[in-house]
Amino acid sequence: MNQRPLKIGITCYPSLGGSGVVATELGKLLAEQGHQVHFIAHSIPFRLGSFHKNICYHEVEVNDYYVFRYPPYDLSLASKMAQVANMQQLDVLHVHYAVPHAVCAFLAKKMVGDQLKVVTTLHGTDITVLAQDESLKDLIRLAINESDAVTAVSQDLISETRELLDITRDIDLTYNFVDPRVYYPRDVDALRLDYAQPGEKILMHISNFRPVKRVGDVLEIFARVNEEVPSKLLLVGEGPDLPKIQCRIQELGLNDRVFFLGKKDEIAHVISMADVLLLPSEKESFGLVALEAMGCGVPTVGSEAGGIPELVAHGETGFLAPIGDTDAMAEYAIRILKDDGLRDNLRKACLERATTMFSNDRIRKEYEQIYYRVLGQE
Ligand code: GMT
Repeated sequence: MNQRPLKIGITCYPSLGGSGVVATELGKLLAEQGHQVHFIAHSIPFRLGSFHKNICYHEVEVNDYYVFRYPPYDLSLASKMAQVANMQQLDVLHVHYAVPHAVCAFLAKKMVGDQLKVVTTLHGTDITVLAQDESLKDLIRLAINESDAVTAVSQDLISETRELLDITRDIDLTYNFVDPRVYYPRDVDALRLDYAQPGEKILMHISNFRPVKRVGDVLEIFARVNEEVPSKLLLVGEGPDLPKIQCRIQELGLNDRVFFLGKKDEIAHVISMADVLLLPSEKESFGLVALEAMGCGVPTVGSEAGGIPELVAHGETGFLAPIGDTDAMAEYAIRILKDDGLRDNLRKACLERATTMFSNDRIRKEYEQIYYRVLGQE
């Protein structure tokens, strides 16, 4: 790195899905490069792990003063951001999610002064869900327009942001990434035997089981696949649709073929067991899990929703069909599972694509360039 190391504050949802993972992994990568990274959040980011040189964590404590009906987390966060920025002389505050984080960063910048640069990364639900709410639209637009730079994790999300919020400013396309030191095909032959007999295939779905993930479609696809290819379905994660899914599995008579693994930390080991990942989402600005699978050499069969087609190269690293077309998705999965040659080609293409287009070094450099740009130090 030729330019000077930076002091970077990062705020994310520390316990939430892909955006929290990306923010935390980015922080770790930046710290490895010699930048000083300060996480500012209500709890320690779940992927942070143990001690890291150059990383500090600053906990936001919410003031529960008795006049407050609802303790104001957002105001406490904004004050903490300003405090850390002043104390640590932060150059950049990188916030993941417009609401509330970019709004809090806007307030912090007002307190600290214009030398603090704010970079906002849009991850999806902040736009696809919250920006539909008329009462929040102006606030989200303000947070986006007032940021020094805005990035989004897919071209599709950029277009949606422009359309829904009438935004004309530049938005940088910065894809999510995986670390090839973590996401590579693991040797899981023994582990596989805990779930599938030799000769049986494994299909997998990983999500937070929210309605947008269409986990019902996962079951329809699996039921159809299982008629032709002896297989097992591994469901990883937890969420509101889980009880409904359990009932549906009973109705379909698939009890002995579906396993619930719950939330898992060592996800590369888990994904490596799969022959195919199923991702039939209704909405998906990017689909980080499909990239994690790609890194482990596992192809995705899924929907064409949102940014998924930018990530999964149809016919090369997986197959995509229109949202809800479970017949087509099942046919694609059957094709992959029955054809060893195809599976091998897909696997090679997955590894190649994950380590080039979505490599951690490449994306980390893109973010660094954005930081230096907003600081006028290109
Ligand atoms: O998908 C979710 O429900 C979780 C959400 C999150 O905040 O992590 O995911 C969003 O951000 C991820 C990381 O950029 C993307 O991979 C997901 O596609 C995106 N989810 C949606 O757009 C629904």
